[in-house]
Amino acid sequence: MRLEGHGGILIAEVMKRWGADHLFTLSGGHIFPIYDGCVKVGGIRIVDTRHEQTAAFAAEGYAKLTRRPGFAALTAGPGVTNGMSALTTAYFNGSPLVVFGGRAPQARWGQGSLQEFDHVPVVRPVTKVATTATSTGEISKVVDSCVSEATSPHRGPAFVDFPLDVLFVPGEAELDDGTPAGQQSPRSVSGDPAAVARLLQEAERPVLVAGSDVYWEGAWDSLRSLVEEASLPTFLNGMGRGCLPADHPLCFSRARSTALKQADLVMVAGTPLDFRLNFGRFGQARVVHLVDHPDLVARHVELAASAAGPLGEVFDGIRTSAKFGAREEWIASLRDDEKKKRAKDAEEMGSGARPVNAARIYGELKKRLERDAIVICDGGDFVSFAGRYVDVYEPGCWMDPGPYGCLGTGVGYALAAKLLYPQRQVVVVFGDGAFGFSGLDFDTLVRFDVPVVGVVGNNGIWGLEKHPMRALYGYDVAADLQPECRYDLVVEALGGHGEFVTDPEEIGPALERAFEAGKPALVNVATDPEQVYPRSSNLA
Ligand SMILES: Cc1ncc(C[n+]2csc(CCOP(=O)(O)OP(=O)(O)O)c2C)c(N)n1
Ligand SMILES: [Mg+2]
Repeated sequence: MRLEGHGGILIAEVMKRWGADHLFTLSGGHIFPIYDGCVKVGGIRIVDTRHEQTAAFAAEGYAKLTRRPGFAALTAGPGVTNGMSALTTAYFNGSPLVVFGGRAPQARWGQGSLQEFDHVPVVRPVTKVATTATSTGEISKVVDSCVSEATSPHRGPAFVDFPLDVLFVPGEAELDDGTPAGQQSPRSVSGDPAAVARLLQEAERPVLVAGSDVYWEGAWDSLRSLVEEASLPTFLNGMGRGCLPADHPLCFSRARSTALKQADLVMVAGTPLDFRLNFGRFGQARVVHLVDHPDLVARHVELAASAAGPLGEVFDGIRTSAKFGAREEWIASLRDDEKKKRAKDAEEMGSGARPVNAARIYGELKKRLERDAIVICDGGDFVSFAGRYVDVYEPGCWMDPGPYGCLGTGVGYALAAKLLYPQRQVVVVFGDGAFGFSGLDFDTLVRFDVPVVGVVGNNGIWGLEKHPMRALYGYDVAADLQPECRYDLVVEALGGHGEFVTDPEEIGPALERAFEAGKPALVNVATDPEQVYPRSSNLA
């Protein structure tokens, strides 16, 4: 197809070709033509935030929820550097985030133009591709290939910046016809699914851990068929949560430590063998790694077998390569453990303790969450409790920051979620510390009429730092926040609905008012600063 116009028109045309309907941004003169392109080409909503980190996290959140590219435009220099944490987060999460940067004019490079800074070497280590479009005529091809790279497995962010004197001037270009995804190179399965099937057939106590790439690959149906056919107890992490519904008879969560201790075979699919999985060491168990790209097969662990490629095909290949037994005893023992732990959880979630026990907040939330609610986590200890207490039933309903563990994803992710799904509940759980990173972007939620519900577990401290520091040093420093700070009033001042709660009995009614407020709401609950999340994972 033939394209004509200034650089921004050429960019918007390529975005449309990839199905884009949102661009997240914060204004800056260097990127005006991109806005003009979106306006003139039509069909792309420009969503402007109060901080580039929110814009870039929103674009990453958009990608996470749609499994399509998410787009952000950041102005030259500080606009781009404010997006660094989101780019890095997307790199760790394998999210197809595409960031467009403004850039000082190339004809004057070296003379000291405003915000003259070469972003490319800075973002290169955290992107799949980072480049500068050096002529107007090449813009379409450069953008198209960036999006293609970002969306081909293993997915990840792409960055391209546009010098002022390239972006503002007219140009023309020719792009291949056809669907862009159809132009990506075909994939095949490598490794040995049949060997995995044999190990699974021989195993008495196998366990499957399935993570985010199962979701990115859209492989949940094949996952479920394999799990059912092989009677395979399954645990989910990251965006894998919901790929098997939490109430499926083979889906477990609280029995995880027991299962990983007793298993004779641990199959890990679509997630790295990192600190969240004890670096792939599971006692005597044999370990299998299934990934979406051969480069991701773990090298730091002795694997009994592995397979790489389209995860749906990998699962189908394993399922059809052998016949599997029923493993009734193993499943029953795990179910027993799961039930015992859940009974204890239920007690905690009904706690009437004052100050409020964080578990009680989840107890009240759980009663009011619909099956397709999107739950977003941004914080320390308070959101670790969410991982324990919130059940996920459908793919794409759970958004944590992922292994980069960056505070401040909350409002950006929520903005994208509620713009995409205005009819669904979108809930962000924040630590009070975390809230400070993106809280002022409740203004953006108000301006775009995006009624998400935020819940702050307000312990008045950086809990996940204060308690470990005390344990290590016997004292702590730089770990206190204002006790009972009224973040709800901040949200009210920005035009939203606020609730402040200190009485556990008031949490439920406050949540209900927040869901019914019809505007962005924050339920700010004062919680017990002495409560520590019982943590076992190795961060080193
Ligand atoms: C951008 C960023 N800065 C600092 C940290 C280190 N960090 C991890 S958890 C945490 C404390 C979070 O406190 P809060 O959000 O109040 O949650 P709490 O643990 O108190 O429940 C900090 C500072 C981080 N992960 N990301
Ligand atoms: Mg806190």
